[in-house]
Amino acid sequence: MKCTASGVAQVLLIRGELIIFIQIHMIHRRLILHYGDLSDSSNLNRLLVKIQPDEIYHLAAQSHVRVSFDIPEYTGNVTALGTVRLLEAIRCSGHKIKFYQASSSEMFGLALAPQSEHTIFQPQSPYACAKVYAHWMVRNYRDGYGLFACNGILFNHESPRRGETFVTRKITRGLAGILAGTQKKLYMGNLDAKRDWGFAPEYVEMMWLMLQQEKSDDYVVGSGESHSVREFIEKTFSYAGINILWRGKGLNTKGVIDSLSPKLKKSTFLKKGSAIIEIDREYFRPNEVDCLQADIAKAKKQLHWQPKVKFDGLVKIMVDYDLKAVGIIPPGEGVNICKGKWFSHD
Ligand code: G4F
Repeated sequence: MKCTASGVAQVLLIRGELIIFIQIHMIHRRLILHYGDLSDSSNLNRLLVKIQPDEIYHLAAQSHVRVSFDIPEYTGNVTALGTVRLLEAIRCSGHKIKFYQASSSEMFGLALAPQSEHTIFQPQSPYACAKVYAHWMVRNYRDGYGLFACNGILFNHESPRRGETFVTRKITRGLAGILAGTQKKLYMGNLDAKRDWGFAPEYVEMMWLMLQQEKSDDYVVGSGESHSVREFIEKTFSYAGINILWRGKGLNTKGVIDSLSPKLKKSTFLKKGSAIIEIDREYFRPNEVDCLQADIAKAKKQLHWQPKVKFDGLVKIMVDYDLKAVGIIPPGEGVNICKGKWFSHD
């Protein structure tokens, strides 16, 4: 996260539904944490009066799409109404606070790809419905009360810090477990869903950029590429030396080992022909979003923003990290992409 040169920045971080206000004092290099919760408006009001932040990055939510079908009411309370509680707290605080809202590409739902700022939302989950509500409330507070408030419509943003139940991290950690011999198989849901996966640190730069403009506005943020879950699996495993062959259809689909790199051929538990990917209906959703792909023309033109890390690089960054985490020396191309930037794989 970049901070304003004036020396003091206020940043809002998420951990699930719990929000943590962070004050960064650049001069003394001090980081101050304040606890808060999106379901508790009196606490939010108090915090804003106490901290008087310049900027708020509102990333907190019940953000798991599959889980939102199990807890739709809670998702609405935190993800939709939690945003209104924050907007109201800002409005009533009387301070000039710039606001960033983490809107989501899930809001597009069934809308045809590529999706832009002009695409009409067709949400397909309680999570997406909650995000649409929050998105429109941000626009209402901007238009009605003159709040400096931006919606960043982010497509899937991944990194080694991604939660372990989201598909990319589940796959890269699954690979690491299979190579380390602690996991035999990876059980997956819909392999044919397509997503626009980008590298999260680059998207954080874009969030910051939005709040540094003269006028607040809404922007789509993505890589512009779309790939299936199946492709993510193939790339992840082949980067580490396992070529996958798909057999069967639907719930009977299996990913079997087609070939192994010379180094992996010595492994006692990896054998050509054995199934390491299987399907579990548990991971399917009542409604699915089939294809997401960002049209980032506006971000390119107005903010001169364009992501450098593409699908291939993202997979390598995540695989290197998860292999290292289980004590396996990674191929290293992902480590090199990150060297001196964003974060270290150590
Ligand atoms: O990784 P996912 O769970 O992410 P999803 O649903 O696209 O949402 C993420 O990105 C959104 C857009 O930026 C955020 F708003 C949201 O908060 C979250 O961060 O699933 C991606 C795709 C889905 O189509 C899912 O059905 O992968 C498919 N999938 C197939 N097998 C699986 C699995 N997803 C998960 N989590 N686990 C599986 O085993």
